[in-house]
Amino acid sequence: MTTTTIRTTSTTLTTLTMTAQDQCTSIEHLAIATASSVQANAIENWGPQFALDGVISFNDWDFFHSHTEPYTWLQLDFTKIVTVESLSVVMRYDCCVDDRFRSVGVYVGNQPTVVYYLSKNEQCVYFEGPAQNGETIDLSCEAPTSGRYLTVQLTEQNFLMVNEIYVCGYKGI
Ligand SMILES: [Ca+2]
Repeated sequence: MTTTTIRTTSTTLTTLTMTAQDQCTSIEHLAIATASSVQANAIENWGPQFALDGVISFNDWDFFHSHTEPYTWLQLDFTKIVTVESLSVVMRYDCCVDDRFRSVGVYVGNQPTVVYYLSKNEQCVYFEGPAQNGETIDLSCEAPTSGRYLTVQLTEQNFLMVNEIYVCGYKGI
């Protein structure tokens, strides 16, 4: 089912059609973002914190941007067990998303992901892509998936870029 979603802030969701995701509770604000790397090591321009700051950047900075490396990842640490039902990922606006945001796995579980390795946690959903500049990708888990960590990870070598991420789910197992 195709839906159109308008997000007004990081925690307010207005939808035009009724789907399961419309009923979601946002939990991304509970998490801390980490990443396998940061472009040019410039955390002040492209650190993982920008994926959770509630702001959509229209520039070529102030979003999360990694190096290019195998199995690049952005990881949310909820510091406690949560159950993830779905997520939305907002793309960079100004360039190059269709060459980069593809072959993306989303994993949820209790093992933190290691640099250069694919997550060992359960796959919530897989996005073949590619996405387009400025697009919001809405993804539903194949089944609600519990764990402390949610990892958005490329299953190939490339740059990973995330303007903003929203997660729907609930606290507790
Ligand atoms: Ca942001």
